[in-house]
Amino acid sequence: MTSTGGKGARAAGGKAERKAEREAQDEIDREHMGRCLDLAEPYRGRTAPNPLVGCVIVDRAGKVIAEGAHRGPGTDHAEIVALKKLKGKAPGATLYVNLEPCNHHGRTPPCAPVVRDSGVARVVIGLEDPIEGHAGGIEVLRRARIKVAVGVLADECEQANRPFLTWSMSHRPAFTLKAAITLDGKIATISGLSKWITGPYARQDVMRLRNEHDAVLVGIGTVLADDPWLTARVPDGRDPIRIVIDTHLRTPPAAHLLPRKTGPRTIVVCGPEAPARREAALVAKGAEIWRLATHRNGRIDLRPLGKMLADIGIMAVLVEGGGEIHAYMMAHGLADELVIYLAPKVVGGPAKTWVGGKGLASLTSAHKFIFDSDPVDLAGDLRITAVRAPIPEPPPMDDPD
Ligand code: AOF
Ligand code: ZN
Repeated sequence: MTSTGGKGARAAGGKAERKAEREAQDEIDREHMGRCLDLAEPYRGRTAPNPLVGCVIVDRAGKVIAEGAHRGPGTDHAEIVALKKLKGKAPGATLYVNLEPCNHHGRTPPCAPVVRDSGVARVVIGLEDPIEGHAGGIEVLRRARIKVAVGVLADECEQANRPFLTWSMSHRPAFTLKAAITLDGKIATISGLSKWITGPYARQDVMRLRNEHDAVLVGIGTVLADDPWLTARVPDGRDPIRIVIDTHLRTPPAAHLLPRKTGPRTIVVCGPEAPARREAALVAKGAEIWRLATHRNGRIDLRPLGKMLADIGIMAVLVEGGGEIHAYMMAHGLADELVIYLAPKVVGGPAKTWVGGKGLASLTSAHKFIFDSDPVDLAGDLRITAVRAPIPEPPPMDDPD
């Protein structure tokens, strides 16, 4: 049927047009927000305790006129980096930023008034700032009659800043559990050999992970078995802080991961009974010793460690095992993300798997995760990543009728 062009048809046409326009604008908004995340990404591992933030400014004609990213504490926030390129003026423009412009004096002055005074007509935000005292930017902008849209690419923005969100809302770092395993889940052969389960590409990818985390954590078993350096050997990389969980201070003073004079910081976490003479030997090699209380089973209670690490601004910790540490993190709800390197090999038998502990008897109480991206082929090995599954909502109550 062809339209006769009546009033109703015109109104319907107008509505459809407006819907199409809105959808086109939403698509443009998502594209620019994606670009904000891309601009921020290279600074992963450099910004703690600050978030990863990128900013894009687009003129009235839809052309990108400035971009910026936050590079780390004490440096300009992303919005300021971008606006400085325009000498602070962007009349009629749209500013995209993946986190609400801040409205507080921290290491740098508040951004929201600078954004407001730039003359932008519209601000598109990914996430609201989770830190109460830092938020309020949206209100500053709206009061100045600037259009504000919030929640564009919210899931992606949340995923990109998971460590910052965990740190600011739970006051502990986000923990990523990493393991290199055979197809049958083993981390070594029955004789304890683990070099090498995966090939060189997968091992190089671990260097990238270290470079992007603020700290790397291992148990004493891993130190004694492998004597790792735990450094990130990548071009332009920087080394994470190294943490060893070592109840009785058995770390050998000759261990590679001790800083000596010039190496990266190493924290050895021990129990209250660890001998003072071993402490002195490790301190002489540049280690810091943190004494923590133990559980009744004699193991260090790692829960206060999360707060202590958050206090020194650590937002992202890579846990490289062994199996007992991984089991502890699982049991205490601290396994936020998993990165598993899977080698197409089978060794069989009673060799250790990557999560130790006593194990669970029922599948309903299994620790549950969600694969958050496709496996990546690393020259024959696979990298599999997963995030902790949200706790399911309780089923709705039965209606009494
Ligand atoms: C950033 N970069 O691009 C934005 C941030 O101590 P300050 O002044 O650097 O403030 C850090 C806080 O500012 C941070 O926790 C977050 O709440 C807010 N926004 N931070 O580092 C940025 N937009
Ligand atoms: Zn700011």
